Amino acid sequence: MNPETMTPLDSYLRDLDLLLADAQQAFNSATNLQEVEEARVEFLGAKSGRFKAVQKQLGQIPGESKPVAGQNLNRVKNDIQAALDNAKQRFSTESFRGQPDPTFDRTLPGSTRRLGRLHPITQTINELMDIMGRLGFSPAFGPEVEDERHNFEALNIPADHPARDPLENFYLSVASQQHGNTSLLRSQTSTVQIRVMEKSQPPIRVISLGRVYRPDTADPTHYPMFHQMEGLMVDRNVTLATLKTVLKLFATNYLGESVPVRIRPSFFPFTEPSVEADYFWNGKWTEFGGAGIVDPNVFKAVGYDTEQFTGFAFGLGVERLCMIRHGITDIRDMYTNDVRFLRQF
Ligand code: FA5
Repeated sequence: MNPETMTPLDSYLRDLDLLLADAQQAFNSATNLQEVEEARVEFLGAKSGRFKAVQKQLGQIPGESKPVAGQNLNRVKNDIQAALDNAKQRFSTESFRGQPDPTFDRTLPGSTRRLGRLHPITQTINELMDIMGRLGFSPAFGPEVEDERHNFEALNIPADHPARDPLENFYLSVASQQHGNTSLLRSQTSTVQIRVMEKSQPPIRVISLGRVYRPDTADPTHYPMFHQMEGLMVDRNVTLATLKTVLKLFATNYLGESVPVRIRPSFFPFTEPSVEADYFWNGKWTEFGGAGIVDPNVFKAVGYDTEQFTGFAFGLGVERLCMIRHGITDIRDMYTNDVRFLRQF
């Protein structure tokens, strides 16, 4: 176009085109973020940027040409901004994906992603349910916040029994107020025996695994919250021999070899006779837990005919079983959630 015949609008549009071409050239040829920033200041700088200078010239454009000039000014501004964004994007971390990273050392050992796994107690509970399921015992459940009937009375533990002492239990004042009777965190899973017998008639073969609470001081073999596995079988002609057979089958399945089992006289208010059961493993006798033949008073509390039915019950410590199996020497390790410990299982 002949400069002499150019209108002010023509010359303005030419300046805009030149500005855009220079800006695109500068942003496209930048080789790092520093150069992109320098180009940004040169072209879009708020005070002395070249765009600002061309923008100021808009005032000299005659009124009728102003709309066209203004539209083109906006178009050029958007195009310069797009060139800037493009250049920034080229140097962002994102855009390096898929390209060789000069800092990557392929001779370094790789890092593996660790998979989560179930807590050893959960693994043990699943395994115990599985073994007892194969022996014909179905799972049963009961609440952890219990009343005195299920934790004591129906289990033949009278009001003046030392096992009901506040120092031996976690009584709950708020829950007691809400329920209108004394509530406590169950101290044994034997509560579930009562809940099952209240709802169903013999024959019964159930297993209940869950948390129990006692104000015991934590030491290598005690914890104030732990898990028990309760077993209950009620039928005609259930005897101590049936109990011993089931415990032996259980121990043999759990420990993976034929395990001798012995029973010693003991006392529990809800079984008569009561025993402590031990199994012989790794060269020594180890206690399983308590067991016995269900006391007739317990059957009376749930309305069972004591002439027709007999039953056995047992309560084993899940943590102790898990410890013996995995060679864990301190129960507290299972509850500190140190991943270095948990990763071993
Ligand atoms: C009872 O709790 C009875 N209910 C068991 C029972 C059930 C007897 C049915 C007869 C018929 P005992 O208090 O002994 O019994 O606890 C049973 C097992 O729980 C113990 O052998 C032990 O393995 C485990 N145990 C007891 N206290 C703790 C504790 N503080 N921390 C971890 N394990 C414990």
